Amino acid sequence: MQKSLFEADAPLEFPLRQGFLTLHPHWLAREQADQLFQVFKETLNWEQSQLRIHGRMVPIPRLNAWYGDPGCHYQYSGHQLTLNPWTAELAALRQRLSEEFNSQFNSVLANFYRDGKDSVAWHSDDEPELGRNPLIASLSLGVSRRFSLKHRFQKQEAPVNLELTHGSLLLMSGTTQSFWSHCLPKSSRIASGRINLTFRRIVDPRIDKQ
Ligand SMILES: O=C(O)CCC(=O)C(=O)O
Ligand SMILES: [Mn+2]
Repeated sequence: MQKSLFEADAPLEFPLRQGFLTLHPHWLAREQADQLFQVFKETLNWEQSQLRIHGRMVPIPRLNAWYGDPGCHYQYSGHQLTLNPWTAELAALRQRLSEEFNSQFNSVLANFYRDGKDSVAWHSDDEPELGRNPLIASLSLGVSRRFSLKHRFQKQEAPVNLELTHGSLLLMSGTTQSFWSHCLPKSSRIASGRINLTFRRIVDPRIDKQ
């Protein structure tokens, strides 16, 4: 049977100038997304990270947790996250992603935005440990939030705004991290939580020193 051009589950492709986004709006079924949101909210090893800004330690506006294979250490803005071993649910998601997208994810950063006051500021996922042109697979659970991207160097390039809904999967690929930055703005009207998982590949895992 011929597939409809407007099939509800067809991925949406956004070719960018010097980047590429693919959005799978319903990557997880509703019931599975509901269940995973609860499990992750209750069982992930959430941390309140602090960054040093002008010599003062400031809590970041969200909780986070880092999971990965042994040796997959990750730091941003000088802050080193605790490496946790894979949980059964995270490992199952990694397995499905690896098969579907022919990728070799070895780590995942979990963010918990407790309400609309939580956010992530403009940045690119361009840390050296992610290598050149990383594929980042970003799964959203919980309340919908707006996700914005802007070109880092071409100010006349139109920004891109996406609504990341419960159970959706956004792939950022190609040179997206080199040329675009992204953020999750605050939204005063939002009173409930969202969990985001970004699956990544650390290209040169450090062997743990004894
Ligand atoms: O929450 C999101 O959708 C994005 C999170 C993000 O950009 C990050 O953790 O690097
Ligand atoms: Mn990011």
